Amino acid sequence: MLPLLRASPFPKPLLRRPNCRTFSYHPSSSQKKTVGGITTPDSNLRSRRSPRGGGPVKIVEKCRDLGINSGGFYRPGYKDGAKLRLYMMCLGKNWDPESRLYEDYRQIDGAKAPEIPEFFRKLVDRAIRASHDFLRQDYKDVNIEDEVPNMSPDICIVNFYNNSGKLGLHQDRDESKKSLHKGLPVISFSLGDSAEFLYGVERDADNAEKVVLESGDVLMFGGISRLIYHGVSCIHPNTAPKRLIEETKLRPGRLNLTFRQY
Ligand SMILES: O=C(O)CCC(=O)C(=O)O
Repeated sequence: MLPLLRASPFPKPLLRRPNCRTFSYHPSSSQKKTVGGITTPDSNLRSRRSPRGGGPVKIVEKCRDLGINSGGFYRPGYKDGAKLRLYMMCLGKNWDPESRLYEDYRQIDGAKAPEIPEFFRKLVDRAIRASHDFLRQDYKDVNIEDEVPNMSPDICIVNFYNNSGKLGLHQDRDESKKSLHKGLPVISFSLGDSAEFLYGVERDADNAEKVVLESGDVLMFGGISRLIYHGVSCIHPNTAPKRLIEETKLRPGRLNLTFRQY
């Protein structure tokens, strides 16, 4: 257990202990490292049995199909005219950055949020199981259900960042009180170019921890880390796997899917 966080800004029981465990796991490089606060287990996103099978290609293609249809990608903004530095599409329920509410129909054009594809849900399920296996193996003293509680996503926010995309430090706290109190995890899939992901217990980019999320990484923050501040400080251009680009023609940038249970 790493005593990373000295003081907790979060109300109990959302952060029950004044410290926080996080680690990342990259079996592809046989390297395990402890980074503090968040879990990035291996996902099934990096391996594909057949060229057009599951995994990253299928996710990118599905996001593209959904993204060009009703309820698809748009550039979200605020009433004062400021825009987020990304394109967004919500599945399951629409999240509005101005009101911070989840709604069936989005404000900008009245479009209904498309359903979350079943195979996305299966990938989330597999990622949770992979994180449990990892915890069981390497962190024998922890209660797995406290660390990464099981969840069934009914919201998926899909963001596309071009090379100048970014997202300021924020907390994901617009889900139901029940979901937040249970610490149901936010589960994030990264595809395409790598990104610098910042996180910390305070909204302080200068002192935030940093981890580079590569294509195929799954990152989770649940349990005591559920309300961690997080954001994307920059995209690393031309870092996407060549094969993914060739097979999907994904434009330069990064696709990120975050799953939550309302
Ligand atoms: O793109 C990412 O990795 C983070 C996305 C995020 O923070 C969010 O959708 O709330």
